[in-house]
Amino acid sequence: MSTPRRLLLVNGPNLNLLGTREPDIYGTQTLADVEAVATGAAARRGFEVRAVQSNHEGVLLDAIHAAREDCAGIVINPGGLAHTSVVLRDALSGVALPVAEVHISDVRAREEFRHHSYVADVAVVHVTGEGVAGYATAVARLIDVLSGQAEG
Ligand code: CA2
Repeated sequence: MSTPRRLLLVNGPNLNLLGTREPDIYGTQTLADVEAVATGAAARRGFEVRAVQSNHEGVLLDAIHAAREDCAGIVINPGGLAHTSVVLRDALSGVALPVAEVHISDVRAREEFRHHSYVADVAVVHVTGEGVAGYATAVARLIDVLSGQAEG
């Protein structure tokens, strides 16, 4: 079977609040804007995007498991789960698809507890602190990896 030209875009807990609060940290764009940015970047390379956002970890795990069936890779902003969840990390490592981890804010310049991500070492692409545009970067770099062009 050929590799599907589809990415799973996962946004974790509280990212549905984008654009409603804390604009100094997260900007003014909404989750719908995030999904449009990722979808546009993927479309430019001939990929489609299936987007999921949930405040429930199990919903995210189910979507990640299902991606095994029909996605080539996963772009994920785990939200705060990046800093807490071995379970999410295990799901990502378990499906064995290439993963791009993206954070809107520069987590390295924020509180110490945000400096560690359980997802980081199961991801092949890391984008941090580029705002919502970082989703386009993450999509493009993940597709580069899928095309055998690059890693990192
Ligand atoms: O910078 C990011 O993208 C984060 O993943 C966002 C998470 C945070 O826990 C991570 O450390 C970094 C928080 C998502 C919550 O987003 C909100 C947006 C607007 C208002 C309130 C929360």
